[in-house]
Amino acid sequence: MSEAVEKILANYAGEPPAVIGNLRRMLNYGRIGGSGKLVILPVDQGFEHGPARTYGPNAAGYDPRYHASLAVEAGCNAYAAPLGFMEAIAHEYAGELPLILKVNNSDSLGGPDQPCSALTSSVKDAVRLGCSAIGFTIYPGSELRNRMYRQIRDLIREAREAGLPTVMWAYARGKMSKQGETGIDVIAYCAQIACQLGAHIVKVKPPTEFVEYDVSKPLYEKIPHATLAERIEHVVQSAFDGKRVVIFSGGAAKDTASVLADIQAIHDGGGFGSIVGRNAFQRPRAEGIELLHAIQDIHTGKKTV
Ligand code: FBP
Repeated sequence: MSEAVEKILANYAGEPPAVIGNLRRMLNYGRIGGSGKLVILPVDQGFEHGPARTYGPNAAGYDPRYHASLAVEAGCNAYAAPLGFMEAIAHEYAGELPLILKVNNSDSLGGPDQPCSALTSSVKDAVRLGCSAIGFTIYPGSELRNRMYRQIRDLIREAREAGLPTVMWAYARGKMSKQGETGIDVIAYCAQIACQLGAHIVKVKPPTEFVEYDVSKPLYEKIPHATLAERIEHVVQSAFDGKRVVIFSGGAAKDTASVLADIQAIHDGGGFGSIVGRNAFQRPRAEGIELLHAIQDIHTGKKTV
């Protein structure tokens, strides 16, 4: 038993043992298993952004098997993907690599609709595929957010009955400025909403110093948020004072030094880990693995940059 993992799981004591068991599995799997930190590989960008933008930089990624094997070889705690990718690999990886079925997705085609993902798979699919969790995206800020909140209310209940925890992508999008989508007040609010909706693991983007709402401005004069580490600390506090696992996304591909500097700040601010897609699978395989290892080492405190 890992003390760090059990300390985290004590915050989920009201959950059924099967849900806790799946959280324990993800926290204990992989190269940093048992550390209390998580590094997850998400590959839903083919759906979200299109194939050429997603796999073009490293064409090996057109093959669904590439990503699951990358997650294993790099020692990630889990792999998240939509139904099609999951169905293509689950027979080989279920029971080994913890799998997170992304049950809603949105594409980048079509008009300027308010952001709202479509339900693209179900809790039953997640059980059939041997997954350890479901994944769901909410867009706080969208005019359609209440529809997504109702959907996840029902899905969390169903997933819990099936013994599956929920990983929630909480991305502000819609009726706010572009800068506001990653503003500190907005990201902290997204983390809080996800926790209140019952998410077991929350995923948000690293926040910037920007403050979107006038009502927030005087408040943030008193909340330290000049550095990324300070902002991470505030987001973790907003996720039930650190009693929910909150992890941070990697973002569009960028140079290694910038990625690692962000990871160091996430670690310093008390973040629970990272979910890094494009920065991992768009690099040549060996480089992607090397980067994921460096990310893991920073999160566990083995390496500093
Ligand atoms: P990345 O590390 O590639 O940013 O992946 C994390 C992620 O949350 C994906 O799961 C999702 O498809 C993507 O970010 C969304 O990115 P964006 O907000 O740029 O569309």
